[in-house]
Amino acid sequence: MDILKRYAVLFAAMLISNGVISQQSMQKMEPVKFSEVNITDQFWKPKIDNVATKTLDACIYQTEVKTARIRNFEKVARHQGEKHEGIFYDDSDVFKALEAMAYSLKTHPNPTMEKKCDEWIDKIAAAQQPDGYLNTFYTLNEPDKRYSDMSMHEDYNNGHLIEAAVAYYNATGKRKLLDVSIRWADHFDALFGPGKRDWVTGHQELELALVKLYKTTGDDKYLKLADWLLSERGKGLAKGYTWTEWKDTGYAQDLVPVKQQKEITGHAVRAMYMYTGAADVAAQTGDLGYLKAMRNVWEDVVYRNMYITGGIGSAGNNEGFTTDYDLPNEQAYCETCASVGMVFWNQRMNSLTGSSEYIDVLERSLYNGALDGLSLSGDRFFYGNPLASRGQHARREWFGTACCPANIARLVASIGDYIYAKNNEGIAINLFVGSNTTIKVSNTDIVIKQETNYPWNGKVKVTVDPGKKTKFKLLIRIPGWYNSNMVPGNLYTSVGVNVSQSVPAFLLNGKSIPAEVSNGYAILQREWKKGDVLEFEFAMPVKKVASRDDLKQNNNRIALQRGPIVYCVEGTDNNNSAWNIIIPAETNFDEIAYDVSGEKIIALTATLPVIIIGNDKISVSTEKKKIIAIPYYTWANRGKTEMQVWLPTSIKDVKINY
Ligand code: FUB
Ligand code: ZN
Repeated sequence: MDILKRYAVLFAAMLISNGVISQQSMQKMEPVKFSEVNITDQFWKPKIDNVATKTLDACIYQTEVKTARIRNFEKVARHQGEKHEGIFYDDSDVFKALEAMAYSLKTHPNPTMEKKCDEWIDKIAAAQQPDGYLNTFYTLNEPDKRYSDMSMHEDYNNGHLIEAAVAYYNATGKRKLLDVSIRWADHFDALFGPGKRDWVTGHQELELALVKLYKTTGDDKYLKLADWLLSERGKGLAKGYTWTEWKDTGYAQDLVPVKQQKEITGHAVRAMYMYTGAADVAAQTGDLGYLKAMRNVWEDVVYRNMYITGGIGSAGNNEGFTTDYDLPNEQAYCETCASVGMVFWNQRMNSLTGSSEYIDVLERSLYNGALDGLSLSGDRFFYGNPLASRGQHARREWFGTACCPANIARLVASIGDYIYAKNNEGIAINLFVGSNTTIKVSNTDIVIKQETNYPWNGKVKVTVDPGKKTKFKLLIRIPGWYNSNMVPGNLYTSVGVNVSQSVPAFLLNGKSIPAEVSNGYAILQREWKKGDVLEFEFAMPVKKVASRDDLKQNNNRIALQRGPIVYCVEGTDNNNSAWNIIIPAETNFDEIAYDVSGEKIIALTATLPVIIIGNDKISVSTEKKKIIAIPYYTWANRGKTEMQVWLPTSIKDVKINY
């Protein structure tokens, strides 16, 4: 056998034996990386700047000074028998903050911050054990109990290590943290896998991280490990859980094998990270089993278990899902991390299918449920994001379990990841964000410039600049909110005002051009030339939104949405009350330029009946008052106050406390 033939046989054997790389990638679109996108947007740019200058400083201060997260690494390296301080998953917050700093360094070079990262990386590296093990909790407290309890986040923490390492390597070219993460991944891979020990992680996250490591190193053992971790679930193999709720409730999505799952269960963040990882594995391996299961689960989430804000996981006791249509407003848990996870998962689903409805959901979670997790000042956070408040909720500097701050920081810092996608045929504009980028299509660099005042205005101008005349498809997402069925599955629909067009007019260099619609995108296929200017506008009337009758909490109530932005009424703008307001079904709202703590927004206003309780606390009357509604993501930035997203349409549904 000549040498080439021998290699061919060896390669074929590999394909058959591992079963992982035996299929073709089935990704329909590849997101353009944030590092390739320059954001000029009036909405997002100040937020990215705020993360770079405020949020990350808050994360550093809390991680290093106010809490023992960094000290734990120092203690391991000192070998003095000191004990771990904090919670067993605190290492993950260090890694997530590092990841967010890495993204930020790419767009906002900052030598002081980079020095801080390097300092932390040295401490992390010094805490790694000779065999690659890395975990400050076990190393300091119970070194002989490593990997004895699958729910104790040893793998979750280091999934975040891998994500940070890949991000920092991409941002700076420095390998030290990447090498630490590779050593840990190799150590884990040597212990667990087919023919080795079983492992049913108690908190999924490592799967998606391993796919990132595979893409960075090219070593497919990490992809196989990710696939194997997914395949371990739902077989009753979980061992040593300290959390009893685990086994019987689907808390960690371990009731049924992943490829057989049809319903969403359990902890929301665990679910989002797992499905993101499954989508990542499927994208590489072409495994349709994951996609089929995820479509069913996705429908269960979006059709029956998602708030209008795109928030998910209504219950605090399991930080997750309960029964269908159980979406209480004041008690809504809606962890910030879960909305961040929705952004991750929906992007992956869009890449796999090429369908824009996933971006509709992504956009809803991004502009509402996730963004609400970050204060306008950039240094206060929400862990839970309720849709109603009696004034008891306040943004906080930090949390005991502090997963959310760095999670929203890393999302905002890398927001450029979600704007554009590409394939061999063309370019998709998924989010309308002022930005420019260069994307290669048919071997030609295409410069794309987007100018817009979205989300306050639906006008978008796209300048297309190919190096030479090039034929390709430009796909423009037609946002789900543009039509009356606001979300896939019609859990929420707009009532009253309707935009009858399903596609806006597209003007190329001032002249109307036809657009074919497929998968929720307007497809503009033509030979593009230097300086082509495409303009379109998504009309943004104020939409009154009703939910399905099954969603009892919202019966006889409406919410307000304009463009992708969900609104709420907050006491601060409305005589300190938000629970006494009625919105009769026929109400029309005006739009006004408004300022919430320096954030220039469009507020909605109308003169509405407001309930007045008499001094006797018995008599009730109504008065007409000018009411102002503000974007949900801006609430609770001016102190504690009442708030409601869903407002009653008649007096009988007002739930006022007096
Ligand atoms: O367990 C680690 C993180 O803490 C989870 O992702 C969050 O939901 C919080 O429980
Ligand atoms: Zn969180």
